[in-house]
Amino acid sequence: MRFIHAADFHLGYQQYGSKDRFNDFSRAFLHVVEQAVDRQVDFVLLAGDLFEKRTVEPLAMRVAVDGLDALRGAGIPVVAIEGNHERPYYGDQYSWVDFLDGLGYFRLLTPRFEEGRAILEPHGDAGGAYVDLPSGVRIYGIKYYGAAIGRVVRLFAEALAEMDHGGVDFVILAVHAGLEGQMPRYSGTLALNDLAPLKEFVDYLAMGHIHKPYAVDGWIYNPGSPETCSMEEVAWPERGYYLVDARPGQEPTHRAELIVPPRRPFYSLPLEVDTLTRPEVLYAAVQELIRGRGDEVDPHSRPVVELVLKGVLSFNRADLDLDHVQDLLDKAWTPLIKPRVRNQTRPAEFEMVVEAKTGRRDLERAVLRELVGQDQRYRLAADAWTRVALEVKRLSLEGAAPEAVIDLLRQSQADLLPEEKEAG
Ligand SMILES: [Mn+2]
Repeated sequence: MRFIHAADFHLGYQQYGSKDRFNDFSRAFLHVVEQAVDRQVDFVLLAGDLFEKRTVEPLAMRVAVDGLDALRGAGIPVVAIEGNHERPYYGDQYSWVDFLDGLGYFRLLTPRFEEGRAILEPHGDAGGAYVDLPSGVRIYGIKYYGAAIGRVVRLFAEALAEMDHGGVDFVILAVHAGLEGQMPRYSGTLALNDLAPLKEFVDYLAMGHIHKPYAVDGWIYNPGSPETCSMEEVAWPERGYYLVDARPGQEPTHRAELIVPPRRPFYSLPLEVDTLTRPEVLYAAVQELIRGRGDEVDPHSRPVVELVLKGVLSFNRADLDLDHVQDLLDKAWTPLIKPRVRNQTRPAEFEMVVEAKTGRRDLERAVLRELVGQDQRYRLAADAWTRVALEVKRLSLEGAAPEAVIDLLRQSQADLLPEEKEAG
């Protein structure tokens, strides 16, 4: 017995306002559908966030229905739970995933609660908490409950212990929730302790919600997002969907293989700038990064690219031509969207010890010297450049002609930066 467990397709997401990205998300879903049909799986389990938005756009619904139709045509049952992205505005309203359940495209599962107890009923006209498939598999589902999930799982476990699992060979529970410890700064998650009471009854815990993949203790599985929903995801291990072979009665009871579907390339290039003393050196380092990635243009899969500048910039930020950096990235790969350059550099520390009796003139000189010295290019001749700066100030206050100021700067540059005579 074989099934596919996938989650977080986010159909309809027009990332970066790009139609191509909308199509990428559609393609990821249709690819998994195709795999399900080709591999003749017994069923498909969708663990939430099939859609990006609670208000599903017609084109996104069209893609969902196309995929679900193909599964129906191949006789492959689909079981689903509702994620936070597709839940209706108010608790009990009808959502677009309820709509698909109503049309019989999949069976949407979640328990009902009555007088502080979870009610686990088989799926019928009014929904339900579980479904029994002919293959001897029982699937339970719990939709997204946000911060209440700990309490919901506790009530669910109590109700589960009362259930008769006679004739059931393999039990799956699908939950749309985070798991503690998998992502930093993530609230409303389940702890392993919350899940422990379920282990006695559940062979395979099918999670969705967190886009980062994980597998815990041979029974908790989270496939992650089949497409890339944000640049952050690029740094994570490969993610996709699980193809699971269940072998009830054997040890282990199942084997889950994480399969990575084809995906548009995303490049996030970090560049430490601390030792890059001049703009030209920084541009050369960008070129080096590009070459390291293989600067071949693939017209069929133009990447999404970002460059992140990190560290302390040792020259004036105003001298860094970010448009030029963008051009370098653009020329190398013709990215799908304009490459983004994120400047996360910190300015150099500025700290001065001033003696109380320092006069205004000395103070001014000291501040200028410190500022000049922060730029690697001027640091060696900081005293001389400080004199130039004070001279420019004097000329300006005296109302000297602009040409005189320019002459002074040109001459200083020639004297102090001989190797950069051409650049000025
Ligand atoms: Mn989610």
